[in-house]
Amino acid sequence: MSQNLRVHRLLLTGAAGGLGFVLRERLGAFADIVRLSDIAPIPPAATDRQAAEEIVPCNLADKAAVDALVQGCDAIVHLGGVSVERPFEEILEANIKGVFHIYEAARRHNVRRVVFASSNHVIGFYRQTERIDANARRRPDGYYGLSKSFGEDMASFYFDRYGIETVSLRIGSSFPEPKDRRMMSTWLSYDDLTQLVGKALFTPNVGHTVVFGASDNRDAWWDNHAAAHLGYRPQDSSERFRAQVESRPAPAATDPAAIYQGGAFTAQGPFEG
Ligand code: NAI
Ligand code: 15L
Repeated sequence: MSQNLRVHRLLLTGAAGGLGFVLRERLGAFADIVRLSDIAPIPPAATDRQAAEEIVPCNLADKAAVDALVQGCDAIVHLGGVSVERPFEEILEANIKGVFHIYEAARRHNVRRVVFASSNHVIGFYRQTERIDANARRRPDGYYGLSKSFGEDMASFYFDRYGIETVSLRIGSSFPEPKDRRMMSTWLSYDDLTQLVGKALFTPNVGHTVVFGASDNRDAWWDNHAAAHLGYRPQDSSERFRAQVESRPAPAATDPAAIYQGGAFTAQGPFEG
């Protein structure tokens, strides 16, 4: 990534979360100032960073607060929200209202680029034996996956109506290492995630692009040719973890973790009582 690809002020939502913690420092390569936001406490601004940091607490469900949060920002990396399957009412506030508030604020404050943390759970009901690309119809595997599907549609609408460009990252499993056999296919290393975020921020004319966020894993399920213009070239692979992962017992053939791309998420709920 060329050093002259920078914005002045970059907003990172979900900054107190797992990926927010990882990207907090790395986004300094892409911005003069990184504005960090979350509903949860964020450790104080650091002074040894490549970019200056601003901390602005915010509940994404609060439209006025999100409007103030976005004011003065040049681009948004939107990671904030509920990141697992939960009752619909929780997802509604943080993810569905939250993504609407982000785009409305982007429109009002003339932000032209959003990077949206979507998820593989938008297509979680495909089987692990299937290979799909970004044009495959979505098959959300729960309320969480539905909210990410809604977010992708929100991004599409705000591009068509207002010209705000988005790259929706359908992230697989971004952790230090794959935790199980399914993640051997879905794993996204932090370095590859960082590359993707850089491409998503600075590739011109992306309109609304959907890209699968996975490293160069041997048994890949996702074909990224529809996002070839991003020039994403994953440098890591889950292969070096294979022996360690496969030394643990395999799930039964009837276990959703062994059947569906979304794994265990496909079997959660209902959330009654
Ligand atoms: P995380 O759960 O660690 O972080 C999400 C953050 O959002 C949390 O710090 C939480 O406090 C914040 N948040 C929740 N509700 C909020 C609200 N109403 N207002 C403001 N902030 C709120 O999740 P993680 O792993 O860091 O993921 C980041 C994003 O990437 C999420 O949107 C997640 O859905 C998405 N993603 C992550 C994957 C992964 O493998 N880590 C895979 C696919 C998608
Ligand atoms: C996600 O969307 C979640 O945010 C993350 O915690 C993992 O569960 C990941 O998907 C996954 O599918 O492994």
